[in-house]
Amino acid sequence: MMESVGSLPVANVQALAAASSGLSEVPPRYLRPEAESDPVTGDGGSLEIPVIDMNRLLQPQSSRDESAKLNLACEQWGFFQLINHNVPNELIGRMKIDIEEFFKLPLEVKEQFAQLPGNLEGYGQLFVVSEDQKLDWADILYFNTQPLNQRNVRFWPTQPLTFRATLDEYSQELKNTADCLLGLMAKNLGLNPEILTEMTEEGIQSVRINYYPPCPQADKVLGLSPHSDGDLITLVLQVNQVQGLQIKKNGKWVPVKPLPGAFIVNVGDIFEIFSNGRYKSIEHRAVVSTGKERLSVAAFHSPNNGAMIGPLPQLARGSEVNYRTVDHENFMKLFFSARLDGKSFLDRMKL
Ligand SMILES: O=C(O)CCC(=O)C(=O)O
Repeated sequence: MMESVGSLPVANVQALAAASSGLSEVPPRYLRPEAESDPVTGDGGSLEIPVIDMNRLLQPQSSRDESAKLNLACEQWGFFQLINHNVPNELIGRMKIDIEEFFKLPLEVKEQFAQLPGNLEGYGQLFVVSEDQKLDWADILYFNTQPLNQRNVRFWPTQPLTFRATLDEYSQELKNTADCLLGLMAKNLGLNPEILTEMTEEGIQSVRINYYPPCPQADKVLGLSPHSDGDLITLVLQVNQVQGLQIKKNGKWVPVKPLPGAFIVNVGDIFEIFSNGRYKSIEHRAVVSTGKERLSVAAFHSPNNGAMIGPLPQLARGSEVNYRTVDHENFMKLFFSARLDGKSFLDRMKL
């Protein structure tokens, strides 16, 4: 799928950061005036994203109340932290170790898994479509992980030795969790859950591992440009203690403080379109730190390859249809063909 879409090659940021550790300035292509000028909220406790307890969602005696909380979180925030999610802690621990070990490898070893021209998977960067575009202060690993026939393990690291097996297990666990959440979200919208189940039976999952090196001008660069995700639902794992994810709320950036062991979950553009705008995909970005690298893992969940992406008739009935309908393959091609720019991609899908 999407053979013709790629991202232009860019410098390796981890190597750049290591080379520039004695310097005070980074190359101009990484300088982003908006990183400093955009307002960020302070420590206001009232601005913490909702916490949803998966155990409570699944227990008959608490599921109604917790589902109502989930509905509010999707309507008012588009983001929540998921606790008690049943993904084994020891698996999460192994995933974190394998990722950290990969990024410690020499550049030439990591580059054995580099992206190839016209292809999105592997070690490199995404969404670079012009030579004068500003760049993110990060390197990434990106793979198609589900269904199995979409995998191209040629790009999956073989070092550390456990990497592939751990990613395989992690991918399966996260797909189960995402499917379960999607079913509950569909139910909250009054949708027959089977409609979504059918559309995600062979649902596409991709995993993006972000490595944000420390930066001498951390307040002047961005690790990840503002964007919303081109999927149904994303589950993000914070790998180490360094925070950096921020979400846009009432025109300001709100820093997310991940709870230990929680996944940060967000509604994606495809869910916004399916729900005809009732659940919003929220703009988010990542900032970096001066002293220490930051790592995160985002698992994106989308419908089957052949699915049509447009407002679901059951949810748009009786009201204006707010978005165009396109097939999933073209939707993804369009998504990966432009630089990340807030919600501009979704705006192009609006009628
Ligand atoms: O680094 C993070 O916390 C955000 C990750 C993310 O939003 C992404 O990979 O799309």
